[in-house]
Amino acid sequence: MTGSPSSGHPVTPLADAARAILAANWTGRSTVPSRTLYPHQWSWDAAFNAIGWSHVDPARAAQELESLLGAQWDDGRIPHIAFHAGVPEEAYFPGPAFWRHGATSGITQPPVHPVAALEVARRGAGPAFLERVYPRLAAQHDYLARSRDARGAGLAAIVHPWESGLDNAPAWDEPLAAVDASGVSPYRRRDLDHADPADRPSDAAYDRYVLLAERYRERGYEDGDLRAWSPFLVEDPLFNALYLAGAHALAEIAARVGADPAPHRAAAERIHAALVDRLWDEEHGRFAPYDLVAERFVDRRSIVSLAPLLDPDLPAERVDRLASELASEHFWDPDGAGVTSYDRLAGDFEPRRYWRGPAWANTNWLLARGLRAHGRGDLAARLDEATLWLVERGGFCEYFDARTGEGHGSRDFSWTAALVLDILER
Ligand code: 9WN
Repeated sequence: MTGSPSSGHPVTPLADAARAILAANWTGRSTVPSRTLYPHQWSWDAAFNAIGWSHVDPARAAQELESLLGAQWDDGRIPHIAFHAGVPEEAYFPGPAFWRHGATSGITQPPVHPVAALEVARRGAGPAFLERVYPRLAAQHDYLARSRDARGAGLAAIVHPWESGLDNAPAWDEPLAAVDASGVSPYRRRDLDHADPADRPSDAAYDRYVLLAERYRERGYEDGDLRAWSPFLVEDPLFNALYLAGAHALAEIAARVGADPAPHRAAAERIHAALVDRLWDEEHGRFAPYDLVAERFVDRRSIVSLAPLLDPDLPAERVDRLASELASEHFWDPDGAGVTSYDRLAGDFEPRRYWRGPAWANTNWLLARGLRAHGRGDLAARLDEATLWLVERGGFCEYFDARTGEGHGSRDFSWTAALVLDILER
């Protein structure tokens, strides 16, 4: 497992530590994001973790994704959590007893999996792997197109902040504030058993998270006419940029397995057109989440606005704008490192609280990937270096204070290790 000069893998202490964290978080079938805070398998984490594993053990990388796909619903949705049997209910809230859908949750997460599957295949998982996962990954996209396209324009809407992956982002404050949480059933948070309350969401936010999940559960997780029932309904630029990147990846996978790439190319064109037209807030000159309940853009300078860099067909003028915004003082501390998850200059910027300011390895990695595809390797390299700088100072934490590198959230966090490995291998 450990790298050696003859294996061709990096032998830096950082790479060794990253491999050791993945190995320690491996359960035999998949990787827990964290042994303490997140003791099950999470959807988009699995994609990042598979990319990390692809550098260490391609068979495990394939198994990671295929374990997750084993939890896929008949309607094609990939649940945001696949619960592990044998982990006590009290280990994580909301657990399987809350969701009441066997061993899975009922909401989804950003569809980054086709991108991960291609990365895994490139590093030797073999053509049979792609043949196995292709129909399932295509089904995930079909689900989003069929059930989450609330405006009928090609975008996928989210019904819960947890579906964004950036759960506690200030971008969701206004849509969440409009949700009446007075009817929420009693519950007990478990995250505070393992993490500092100053790093985690507030109780008011949790009440709304729980209430939204309960409402969806009461409907049997039927999407139906989303605009008629969902108290939270947002089109998120990050979710949709990954949906688009996934459509491109699916076209490539289809071509490799002898299926027809044309439907995926058509889907990509449609998502691209809708992203560029519908999620561009002309008034502020930026991409923004669209709140389908309030019928307006969310007016927050948040990292999700930079994610359309992942669109390979983004017009050059918009690439330039996003790249300048990313490198501006709103997101980049000249004395620190990495892109902050929220505007550093905003009055409610919080440098250490979950998604409300800290830098994260996965958002650095995604933005670097987008920049590289647009020929901005210079800025991408700065982001990669920033991630390494943060990990060298703060350890393999879940997130970091971008000014100091101090680590927060969970320690020995899998996607931080996985993406550091990907950076070092490159
Ligand atoms: C809820 C596992 C997950 C990540 C999310 C991150 C956090 C969960 C939580 O942890 O969310 O899904 O309990 O806070 O926000 O992006 O997938 O690492």
